[in-house]
Amino acid sequence: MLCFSVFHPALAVCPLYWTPFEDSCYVILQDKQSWASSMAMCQAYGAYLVEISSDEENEFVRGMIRETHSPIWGHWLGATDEYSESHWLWSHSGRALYYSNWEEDQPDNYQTSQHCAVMHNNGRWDDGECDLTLKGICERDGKSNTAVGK
Ligand SMILES: [Ca+2]
Ligand SMILES: [Ca+2]
Repeated sequence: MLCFSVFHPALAVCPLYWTPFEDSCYVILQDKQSWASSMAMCQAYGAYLVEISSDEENEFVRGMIRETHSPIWGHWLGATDEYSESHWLWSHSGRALYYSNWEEDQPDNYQTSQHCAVMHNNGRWDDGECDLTLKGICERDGKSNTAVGK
């Protein structure tokens, strides 16, 4: 007997509750936590706080946030300048932000204490204090077979 499977080369294969976009999978964490705790929680899922590299990906993530109808101030992204002020990096890959979507006049490093990136509900980015308790957005490779909780 022949077995057929539908193959979508452009779309990730994701675990339950994760949403595919291009070749990655995404989920919004249920619990509000600091940036570092959110990153650790993503890593426990074999993922990392989301790294956004295009308008299309930014719109996708904004859409995920919109679906939660969450009134919170922002959701954690994977970018930080805590290692070197105003040098923003994606923490997981270590790459500089060649794409960004900051709010006007952001990042402002308010009171010299804002070093972690958030996305507001409108899709624009802001820097916030890393110990704020917010929901993180995790991203993982949709092609790898890495087990959840690797
Ligand atoms: Ca900063
Ligand atoms: Ca700010």
